[in-house]
Amino acid sequence: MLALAAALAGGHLVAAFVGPNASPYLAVGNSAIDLTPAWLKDFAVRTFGTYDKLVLLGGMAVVLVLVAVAAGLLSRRTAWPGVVVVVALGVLAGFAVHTRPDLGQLALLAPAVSLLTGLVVFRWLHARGLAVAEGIHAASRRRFLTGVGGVAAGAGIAALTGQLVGRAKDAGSSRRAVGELKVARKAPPIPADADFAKLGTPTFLTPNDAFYRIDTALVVPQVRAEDWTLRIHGMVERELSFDYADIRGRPLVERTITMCCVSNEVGGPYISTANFIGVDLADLLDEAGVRPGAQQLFSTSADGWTCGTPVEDAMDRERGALLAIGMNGEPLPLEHGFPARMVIPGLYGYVSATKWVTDLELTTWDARRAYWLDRDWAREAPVKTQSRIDAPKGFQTVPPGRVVAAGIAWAQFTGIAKVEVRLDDGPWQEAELSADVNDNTWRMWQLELDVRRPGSHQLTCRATDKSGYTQTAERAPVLPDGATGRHTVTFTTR
Ligand SMILES: Nc1nc2c(c(=O)[nH]1)N[C@H]1C(S)=C(S)[C@@H](COP(=O)(O)O)O[C@H]1N2
Ligand SMILES: [Mo]
Repeated sequence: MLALAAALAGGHLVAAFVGPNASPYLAVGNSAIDLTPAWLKDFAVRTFGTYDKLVLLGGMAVVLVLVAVAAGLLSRRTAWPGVVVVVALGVLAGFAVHTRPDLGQLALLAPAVSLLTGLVVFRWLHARGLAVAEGIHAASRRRFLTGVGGVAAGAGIAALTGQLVGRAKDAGSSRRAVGELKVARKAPPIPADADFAKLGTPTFLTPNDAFYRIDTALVVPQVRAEDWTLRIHGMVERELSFDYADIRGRPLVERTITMCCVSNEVGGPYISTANFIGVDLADLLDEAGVRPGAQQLFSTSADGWTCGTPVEDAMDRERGALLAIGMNGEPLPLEHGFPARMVIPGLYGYVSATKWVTDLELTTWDARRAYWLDRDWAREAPVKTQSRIDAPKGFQTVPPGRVVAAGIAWAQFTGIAKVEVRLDDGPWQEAELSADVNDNTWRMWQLELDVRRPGSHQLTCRATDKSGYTQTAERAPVLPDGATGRHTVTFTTR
């Protein structure tokens, strides 16, 4: 176990210099994420929500400890079972690093150092351990114990140093140096009656640190503004490249947009709203000159994640797709894509919202397949008209009489026209809607109910969008293009 810890620590330290994701533990974790079958990933997200990454890292730790203990027990007489395990794990880590899309050849140094450290430490400790078992010298026990202590301390120091060096090289200082973004066209102020937060709905704008976060990155990609470029190429008249100063120097617009995730179950939490600051994606694409026949805007992030968006949606000026560099008055937070990301109203995030975006390729659907497309998710995924009950909470107990129900509804790019609520088997009653901010954002609703009968009650809601479509009651799972069905909450009056 100690040899393995030393190996991981050594690799982690080297990774701080050649790329944090080259740390063997993280590289294997990231590869595991990419190789996980869709059903298992679904299950993980459903069960652990955004703690899924923590669960993965913890699970890997448990497996490693078990493997190490087994290897140690098998190595009581000779060292070779342990050596085989160290080499196998080292090769596995090397393979993981080699196949990560965001890591170069130099990154292989990290697993190489891990393998070497593991071998040397294991042979060394093993020899000392054998001496104890054979009881040749009385001093051998003490020598073994000092060896154990030394390795443990060394591993701890290496891991900690790796952590500190890695932190010092993060993009946080670059983000802090950006300063204030000058916005040429601000979003209209949000009216005070745009949410019913007092009744239990979210606030209209989601604070940055409460904005939902979904991505495949175990460690937040660290891209400094001064190192960032965005390349536009493929089926264009002229290839273009922009750096951060180019983008922030253009007239910046601010738009209030609600984003949501295709993995959001009916009633789920993966939806948030922000004032995004950036430039029209259509402007950049027009400058490059999109050639006829381009169907897909294929975007790639600094960590190798990819996303395919229909060109017509990215170019639609009415929809207002952004290359965003700011969020709620600040530069994008690191977790939300600093220095730049895409935000396209009305499409689920996995087909529109590439964070840490560095490359835009105009291409066809046949030529390129995006990350989630290869994992059974749909090619096109417009947001489905949906609504959610936030109050009363499921299984809450409230006094009988006046009960105020409240929640949210969304149909980005279409807009919400109506929300209706039904108590038990009663008639559908129209709820009061909050101020209409714009068609690309959520809308809150509230309704006062008279709940006389003590006992268990069921509340259901349904939204109708501005096209006249009422959300279906038919249940569909999140895979392949977003859940449908009506949110129902059971509560008790007593
Ligand atoms: N680079 C990168 N961008 C990404 C993703 C990702 O995994 N990697 N996930 C997408 C998905 S599925 C969603 S729902 C949104 C979430 O954006 P947020 O984390 O800022 O809320 O980002 C999108 N952009
Ligand atoms: Mo998502």
